Amino acid sequence: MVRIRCFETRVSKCFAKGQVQGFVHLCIGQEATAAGVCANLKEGDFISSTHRGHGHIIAKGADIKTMMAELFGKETGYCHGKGGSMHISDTSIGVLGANGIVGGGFNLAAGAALACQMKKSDSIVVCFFGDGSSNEGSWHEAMNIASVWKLPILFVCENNLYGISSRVDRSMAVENVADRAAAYGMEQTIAYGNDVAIVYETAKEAVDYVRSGKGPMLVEYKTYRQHGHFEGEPDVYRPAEEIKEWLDQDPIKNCKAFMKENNILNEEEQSFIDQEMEHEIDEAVKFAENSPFPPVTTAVRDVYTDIVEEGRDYR
Ligand SMILES: Cc1ncc(C[n+]2csc(CCOP(=O)(O)OP(=O)(O)O)c2C)c(N)n1
Repeated sequence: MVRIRCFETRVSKCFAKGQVQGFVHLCIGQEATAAGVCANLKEGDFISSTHRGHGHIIAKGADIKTMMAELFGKETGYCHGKGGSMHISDTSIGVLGANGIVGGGFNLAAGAALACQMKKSDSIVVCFFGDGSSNEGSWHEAMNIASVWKLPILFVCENNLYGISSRVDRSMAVENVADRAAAYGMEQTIAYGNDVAIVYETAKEAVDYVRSGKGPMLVEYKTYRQHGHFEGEPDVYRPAEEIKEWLDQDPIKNCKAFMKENNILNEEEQSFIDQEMEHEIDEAVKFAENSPFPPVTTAVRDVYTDIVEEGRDYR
């Protein structure tokens, strides 16, 4: 959680300085869901992510330097600097990709889960999504086919109460995203998403269920983003008391207090972790700053499918 927080806090600063290009959506405040769920995954498992994906991708083990370079638009980044924040993927560690298309990850996740099933492996797919995206047709298609075919997918909803500026009750007629799972005959559970221990335990049960071959499951975590929808957004639609209420429920602050009270990790040990992470992020920023931009001659490489025909090379 601290690694994710340090990464994103620095990204926010670098964005303000103009070093990070394109849209950036941060998950500051939502780290417990990414960390608590991914701590239950093993090598061979997959995740699909969203436009707010840094946390999921870091929690699944992505390389921080390569991520930072991508956000800086540099050649050493995950997409050679051409994708930015919303297109980071790393199939070598099972990250099927962040996604600029809301709802774009659902059917990729279903496809990967079908592959796991056909290979008779015990790997599973975790499909992270926001409350707003459950209004997309692709969500319902994936929920349906996952249930009918008993695919090994865990749908993880991070319900942060808003889809851009629309509160959930303006876009859904039911109270919870999880209520919709019943229509697909899917097991579901709802939990508090800002306590990493609760997330870990509920995700463990859900991951075990899915891995045992019983079919898909949905877990909905209630959480909150501390920043605006994207960096630079005015964020004028959320009541000040609501923001304050959730700032008091900061998952990292509260986890640290719990650990101190219960003699699990004292202040000194906690600040050691903070310093280690800051150092790691310093190194990542240095790497990104010192990396070259992709040369103009590669402008369309890795953007379109490589086509070589009749002597014309569009790469
Ligand atoms: C297909 C599509 N429609 C609309 C958008 C614009 N858009 C970007 S994020 C977003 C809201 C998503 O809300 P939610 O799924 O709850 O995720 P959150 O941003 O709250 O994490 C929308 C509508 C988009 N990127 N793609």
